[in-house]
Amino acid sequence: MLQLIENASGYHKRLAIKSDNKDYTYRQLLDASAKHALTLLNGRSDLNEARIAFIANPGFDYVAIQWGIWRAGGIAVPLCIKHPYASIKYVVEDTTAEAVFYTEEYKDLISPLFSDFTIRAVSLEAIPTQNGNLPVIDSDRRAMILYTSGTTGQPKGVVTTHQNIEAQIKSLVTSWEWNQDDHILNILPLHHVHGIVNILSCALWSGACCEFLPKFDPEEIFKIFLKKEINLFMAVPTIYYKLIAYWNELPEEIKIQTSDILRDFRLMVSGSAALPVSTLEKWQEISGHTLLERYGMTEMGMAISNPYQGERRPGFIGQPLAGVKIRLVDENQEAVPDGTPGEIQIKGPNVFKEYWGRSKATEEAFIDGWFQSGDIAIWKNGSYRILGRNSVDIIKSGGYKISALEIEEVLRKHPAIKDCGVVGIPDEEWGEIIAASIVLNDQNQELPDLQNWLKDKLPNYKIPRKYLAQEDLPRNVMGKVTKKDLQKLFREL
Ligand code: MLC
Ligand code: AMP
Repeated sequence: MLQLIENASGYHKRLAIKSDNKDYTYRQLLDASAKHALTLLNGRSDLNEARIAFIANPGFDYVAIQWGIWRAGGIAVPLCIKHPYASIKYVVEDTTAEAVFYTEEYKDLISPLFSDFTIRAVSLEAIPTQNGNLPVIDSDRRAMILYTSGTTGQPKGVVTTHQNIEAQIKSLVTSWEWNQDDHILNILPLHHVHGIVNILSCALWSGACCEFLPKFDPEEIFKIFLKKEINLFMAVPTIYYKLIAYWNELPEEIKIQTSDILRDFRLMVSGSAALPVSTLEKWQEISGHTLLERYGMTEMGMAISNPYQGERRPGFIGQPLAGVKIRLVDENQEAVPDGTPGEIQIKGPNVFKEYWGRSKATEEAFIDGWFQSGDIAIWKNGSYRILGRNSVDIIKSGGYKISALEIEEVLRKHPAIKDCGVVGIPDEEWGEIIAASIVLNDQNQELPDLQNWLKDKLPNYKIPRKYLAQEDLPRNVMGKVTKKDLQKLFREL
C-alpha cells in the first residue's frame, strides 16, 4: 500500500482537512478516496498509469479525488481552476488523459473537452457500479504530472513517481519537524509542488490538519490566524509582501493582537522565488519570525533549505536537505571553488523521472545523472545564495515560473503584430513583472488592447503587465534580440 495511505489508516479519527467550514477526518478521506478509486476503475483491476485529469476547488474533494486516482493506479494530473480553456485543453491533450474528474462548479469550463476529445467524464457525484479490491501500487510507479514552463516554448509535464513524492515529503517532514499536532493553512494553487507537496502532502503524511482557503484573501487569512488554530504557514514572497501591506492598514489594537498570535506559530516558510531581505525584515517585525527560506523546483521538490533549528541567513537559501546531493559547476561542468558562481545541479531520490512524452528534453535535462536546474548560486560561509538564472527567458512572477518564449509565441499570432520580445522586470511585490515590447505591422497604428486579447489564451499570471511599441527590437550583430537591453529599456521607462 502507498505509504501516504498506510499512514492515514493509523490516524483514523484525527482531523485531516478543514474546508468550506467543514471538518473531515482521515477516515472520511480514506472512504471517499476509495469510492472515487472504484468509480474510476469501473470494474477494471488497475488503471495502470492512465492519466486522469481532475479539477476541484482546494479542499476535501480535491484531496479525495487525488488519492482516489492514486489508489486506482492512475497518474494524477491536476488542472488549474483559474486557467482559461486553452490551457486546460493543452494539458489534457499533452497527457492524453483517459478521463477528467470534475466537481459541479467546473462543468461548464471543461465541457468543450467532451467534443474536442474522446474522454470519459467522471463527476464527483458518480456512484461506483461495483465494490471491489483496490490494486497494490508499487512506489516506483508514475504518480503525478505537473506542468512547468521552460526555455522551450510550451510547458512540459514533469512526471514524478510515488517514490519521488515520498522522498520529497520525508526530507521536509524530518527537516522541519512536522508532527500530528500541526495545523497548516493552505492558500496556494494546487497545480504546483509548493501547495501540493510542501503543504498538503507533508501535513497528511504526518497526521496533521490542512485547512484550505479557496482563494488568496489577506482579510480572510488574518481572520483565520486570529482563531489561534494555525501553527504553520508557507507562502511565496509576493504573498508575504501583500500580507505586510494589509497588516499596515489594520487598526493598532488588531495589529498587536495579530502579532501576538503569529509569535506563537511553530514555523513560517518562504519559497518559490527569492525572498527580498526587506520583506523578511518587515515580516520579522510583525510576527517575530525569521522566515525560513528554502529553494526548490517542480522537477525535484525541495533541495536546499535554511535550518529549522539554527541560524537562518537573510538572502541565503541554506544547505542541502537530507538525502539531496548538490554541486555547483561552471560551463565545462567542472565543480567551482567556494565563493565562485556556478549552476546548481541536483541528484537524489526526490528528482523527477521524466518530462511526459519528451525523451529528448529529459535526456538534455541531465548530465552524468545530475539534474541541471539553470539556477546560478554561490556557496559562502556555509550556505548557498541564489544569484540568478542562466536564461533571461525564464521569468518568476508571483512565485509562478513563466516562459517568455511561450508568451511571445501567442503574441505573434495577433494580426497586428510583426514581432515581439518578452522580458521580466525586477519588482518588489511580484519578484518580476512581465513586460512585452511590440513591433506592429503598421507603425502608425496604436497598440491594440493586448491584455484583454490574451485573456482566453493564457493564464492571468502569464499576461504581460507592461507594453511598449517599438520600431524594431534591440538586436546584436547576429540579429538576435538582446533581452538584457530590452530589460534596461523597460527599467528606464
Ligand atoms: C496577478 N496580478 C498580477 C500578477 N498576477 N500583476 C502582476 N504580475 C502578476 N504575476 C494582478 C491581477 O491582474 C489583478 O489585478 C490582481 O493582481 C489580482 O489578481 P488575481 O489573479 O486575483 O491574483 P491573486 O489571487 O491576488 O494572486 C496573487 C498570488 C498568486 C500571489 C496569490 O500569484 C499565487 O498564488 N502565487 C503562488 C504561485 C505558486 O504557488 N507558485 C509555486 C510554484 S512551485 P487587478 O488590477 O485586476 O486587481 C515552485 C517550486 C518551489 O516554484 O520552490 O516552490
Ligand atoms: P518551478 O519551476 O515553478 O518549480 O520554479 C522553480 C524555480 O523557482 C527555481 O528554479 C528557482 O529559479 C526559483 N526558486 C525557488 N525557490 C527559490 C528561492 N528561495 N530563491 C530564489 N529562487 C527560487
